[in-house]
Amino acid sequence: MSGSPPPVPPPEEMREIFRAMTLIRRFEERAAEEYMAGRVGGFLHLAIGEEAAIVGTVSALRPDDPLTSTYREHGQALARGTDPRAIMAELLGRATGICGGRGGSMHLMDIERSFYGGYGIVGGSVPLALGLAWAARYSGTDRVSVTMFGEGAAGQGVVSECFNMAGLWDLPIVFLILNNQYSMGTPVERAAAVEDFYPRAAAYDIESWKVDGMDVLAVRAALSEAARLARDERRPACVELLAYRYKGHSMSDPDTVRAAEEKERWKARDPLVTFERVLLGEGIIDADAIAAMQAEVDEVVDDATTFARESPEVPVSELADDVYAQPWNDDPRGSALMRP
Ligand SMILES: Cc1ncc(C[n+]2csc(CCOP(=O)(O)OP(=O)(O)O)c2C)c(N)n1
Repeated sequence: MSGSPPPVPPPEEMREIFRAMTLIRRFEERAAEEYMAGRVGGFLHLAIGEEAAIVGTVSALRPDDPLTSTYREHGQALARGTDPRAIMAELLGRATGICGGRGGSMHLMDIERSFYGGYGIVGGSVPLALGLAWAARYSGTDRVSVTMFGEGAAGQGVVSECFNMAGLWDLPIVFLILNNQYSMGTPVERAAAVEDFYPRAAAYDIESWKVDGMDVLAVRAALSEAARLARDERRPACVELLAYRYKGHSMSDPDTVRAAEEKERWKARDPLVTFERVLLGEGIIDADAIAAMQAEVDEVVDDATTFARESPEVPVSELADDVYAQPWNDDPRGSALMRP
């Protein structure tokens, strides 16, 4: 890292960071309940435990910096300001969802907020982010493209190709490796010859470092510096965050691989609890204000859930709409099945 460290956020922003982390946690807990009740179709990947990584990152960016993520992206959308109603409705496959109910949990996208999406293909959003970085440079803006992906995704060949192109062409991109130490159920030590991932980017002349992904202020500081490098110096950067997700890979994963003691050890470093301690210790918030904020967040989540449940489902006749940018007018296979 170079340059002077970014200033600690002012109290109002510290409280906003805490609220955003709380909203993500509560929203995901409710999403899990909706899944268990059979109201969420398809997969549901929760990021509980990764709130500091998400909010620390988003809070360090400008709202117009393009951001891409993986299939574990409810938190990124919430942190970017997407309406919780539209996210919950998307999970429930409703027409009022942010992608009209067709994308589901893995494919939230909110272009208005420069959130270029969740992505189901492991590593697939990284070249997309590289293209967004290229577009930012080509069109003369000072936007920084940021892509979050897992340590498992870091093993995809395309990620190395993107490191190389970013290093070669000095693209304004930040590669954010969210190392939660498992890809599905495979522990990092069984999948990677070297358990640190940031040196892979360093090999392509990209400034890279690793920070504690459970500490929201550490994440925010690292991302501020990475974004500064990309924005002001037009140099790519890579940050690896060491973190943990408390839940299994997705809601359908019984999560029997990881030892209970390991999970408990990481829960002792819960990013919400540790940040709350910081805020209380520094007199930035008090117990009453925390209770009021939590009640307000619960209301937001209740409202989003009610809205989603009461929204209409996507009619079957519209299922093929918006799948292609242009309307589907052709019938190349001559099959009536191709038409709804
Ligand atoms: C190209 C591709 N290969 C395999 C899969 C199946 N798959 C889904 S998630 C996953 C593991 C990804 O792990 P990681 O990148 O560490 O992210 P995490 O789920 O831990 O957040 C795999 C192999 C996929 N979706 N896409």
